[in-house]
Amino acid sequence: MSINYSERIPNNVNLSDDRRLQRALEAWQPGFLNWWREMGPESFQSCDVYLRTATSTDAQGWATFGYVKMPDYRWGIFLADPESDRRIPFGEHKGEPVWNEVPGEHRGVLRRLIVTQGDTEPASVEQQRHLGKTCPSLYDLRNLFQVNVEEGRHLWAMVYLLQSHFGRDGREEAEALLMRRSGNSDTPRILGAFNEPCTDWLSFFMFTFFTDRDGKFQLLALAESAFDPLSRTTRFMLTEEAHHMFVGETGVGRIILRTCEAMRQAGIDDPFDRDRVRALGVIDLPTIQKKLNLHYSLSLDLFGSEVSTNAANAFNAGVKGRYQETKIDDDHRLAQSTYPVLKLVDGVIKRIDEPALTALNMRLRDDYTNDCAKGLLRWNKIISTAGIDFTVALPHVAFHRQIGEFKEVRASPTGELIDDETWEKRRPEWLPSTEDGEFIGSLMTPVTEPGKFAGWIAPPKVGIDNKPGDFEYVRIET
Ligand code: BYC
Repeated sequence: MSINYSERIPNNVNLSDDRRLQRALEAWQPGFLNWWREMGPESFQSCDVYLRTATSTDAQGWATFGYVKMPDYRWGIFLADPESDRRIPFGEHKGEPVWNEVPGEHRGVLRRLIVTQGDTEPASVEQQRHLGKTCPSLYDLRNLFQVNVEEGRHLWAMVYLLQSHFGRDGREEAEALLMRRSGNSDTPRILGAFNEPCTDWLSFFMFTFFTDRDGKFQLLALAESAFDPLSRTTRFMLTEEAHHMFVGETGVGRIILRTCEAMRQAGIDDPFDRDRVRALGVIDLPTIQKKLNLHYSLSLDLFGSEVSTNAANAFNAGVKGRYQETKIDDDHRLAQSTYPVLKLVDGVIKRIDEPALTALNMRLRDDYTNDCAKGLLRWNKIISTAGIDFTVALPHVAFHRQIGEFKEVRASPTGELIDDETWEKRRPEWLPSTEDGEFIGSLMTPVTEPGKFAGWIAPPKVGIDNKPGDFEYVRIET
């Protein structure tokens, strides 16, 4: 489906035929642009950035590259093509035709999920807004901005749903999405991880690896929805999301590679010889592990409680499915089945069979963990190829949790339950300390000469859109 760029708001939803919606979106647009100017990337707004823009939603047209100034980015509304005769794949309405309008009885659940999804998009842009001024290269700067403009577009995607299907409530929610602020104590963003600061580029890459991957799994679950506009919207968002995780995985991989190379060149074998490794101007592997522990545990919280009636209700209603729902071989109603859940029983972590319906958050989280583990295998390959005796690992799900079964207890990264005193004493071994932050901060000096990279990160294997190594991805001087 091609996108109509002749309108103020590019779209493939025939906006020109729906005057009411067009008016609502056009009324929202100036507020969005104000928000972007105030809370979007600091500086660089007048620079030409080599960005991809969707011109159609098919495989060929969704990534058209060219120089764009960020405030001129063509944010718009793009839905994946409809599937003919699509049927509800799960829940109590299974087998019925999908909905193009919101049924009254499911309105509250749907609105809550769409608002929560929508809230994360501007939140992440706010979290990352200062990173541009410490970029390790123009290549990375461009990737940051690509991620940022697409999160902006994902906000548009949710606002479209709110304004076209939820009347006055939807318009109010759309306004509120521009009012909350990441990390603000009076008007915080809805979910915990989106109020955490993103202070440096290692955090950015960990965030795009772990937190954007939560986005992938939540969007995949929403893509199964009986509410077809939500399904089609999220399916198109997922094509964009893949690049965000690529940025994260390759970003961390390039940092690990550079550390390993520098250690080899200096003849350092012991990855725990922290001061000597840091003196080389690279990030030691144990500190990378600590950042991983932080971002993984924050992202696990985004799946909600392991046992959740919200999740069961959303599934029954046909509103939010499972990862790859249509490929699962079961009754897709889950009335009788169980799912193993890690729980705290009499002070011991045990695997307990729970009704599968209430365990849906746990199941999605398990799918997410398996996907994360694949990325770690690739990072560990970089380390072992360099001949260094170290592996990065996902911490135990009970480690450093603020939501769900383990929020009241302290656990080590290997899942042993510990007391507060041990936690306080050992915390600096497991999570980034102030000193670690200061060291990483000391490396964050900008490199903006085409083809050059900061000393703590290796260059990428290939350029964006197959551009050569010295390509000027961002024209800083304009
Ligand atoms: N922080 O039954 P519970 C992305 C609340 S990321 C604060 O345990 P439920 C992206 C919960 O809201 C993907 N509060 O869990 C990535 C509920 O409150 P109410 C974003 C939390 O409801 C990078 C209460 O606790 N999309 O796209 O089954 C860059 C009990 O909830 C948290 C979605 O999340 C938390 N971590 O599931 C840019 C999809 N966790 O309602 C973008 C839509 C739970 O009782 N959201 N609570 O006041 C959902 O599916 C669900 O809302 C959740 C929670 C999975 C988040």
